Amino acid sequence: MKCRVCKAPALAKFPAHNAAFCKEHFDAFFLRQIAQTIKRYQMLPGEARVVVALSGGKDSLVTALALRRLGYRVEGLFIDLGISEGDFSPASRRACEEFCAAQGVPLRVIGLKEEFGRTLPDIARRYPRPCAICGVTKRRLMNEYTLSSGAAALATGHTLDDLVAALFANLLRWDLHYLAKGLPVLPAEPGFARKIKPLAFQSEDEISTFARLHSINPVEALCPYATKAKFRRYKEVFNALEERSPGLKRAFYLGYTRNARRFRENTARPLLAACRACGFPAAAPVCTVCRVWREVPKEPPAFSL
Ligand code: Q46
Ligand code: ZN
Ligand code: ZN
Repeated sequence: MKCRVCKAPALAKFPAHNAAFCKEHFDAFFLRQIAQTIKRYQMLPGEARVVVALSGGKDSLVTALALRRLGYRVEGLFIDLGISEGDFSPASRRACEEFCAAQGVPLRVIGLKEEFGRTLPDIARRYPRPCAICGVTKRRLMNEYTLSSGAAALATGHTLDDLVAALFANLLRWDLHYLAKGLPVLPAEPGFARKIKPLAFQSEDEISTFARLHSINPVEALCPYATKAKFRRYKEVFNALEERSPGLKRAFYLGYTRNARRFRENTARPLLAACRACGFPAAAPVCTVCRVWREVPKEPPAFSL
């Protein structure tokens, strides 16, 4: 197996691209692909400042490294959930700190304990679905930080495999609201920062290869609240299909991006109004973050003389 470019022994084969590469040419190929994704979807102007949501996992760390290598000014953002079971939050935070120190990337840490006086496990005792609260809370804090920092966008480490699995799940349910929102870039709107997914066309094996090549050490600890997600089953289905038809995942997702406007045009968007307590756009008078973390009642207190 030889590198497609220089004919030296190849590091690995990438059937979706019908190519094998040596270390040097895989590195160049991987970055070029991301640069093309950024250009095709007009994600960022050159040398823009971008906040990268870091979890300590390889996908988010690779996103930060790739954007920095492409010349963007990257800032990492880690949300510390305060989950000590299995050393999850401390180990995740260390992985981000070590990566950022090694790569010269500034890192901002926002802790739930410091922000709201409580951790995710404190909340999980009262709410049966901690992941739903966790997701909403992380998204809010990241959005709020990106808006206040004046950065051009918030980048997340969603991969081609993630996006294909989510697209498939949303198609199975014909969930038009989410089908309208699966694009690799979501423009800024009042109260919402621009969101980008630079790894939207990178598969997990390409990302793992790039992470190994650059000695990235992602966190090994697993969140104790993680359940066997159905997305993982969909990923297995797509991996089996991809093995028979290399390039199928990319073609499926690319086809979606070309047709997504049909969902956007035909989907009534939920009406959002400013949360009574924090002012961020919300579908209810009080947003989930204020209701859960700040214990703001749904109804304003009754007026009494
Ligand atoms: S949502 Fe759920 Fe994850 Fe939050 S509580 Fe853990 S498993 S970390 S992406
Ligand atoms: Zn080569
Ligand atoms: Zn609120």
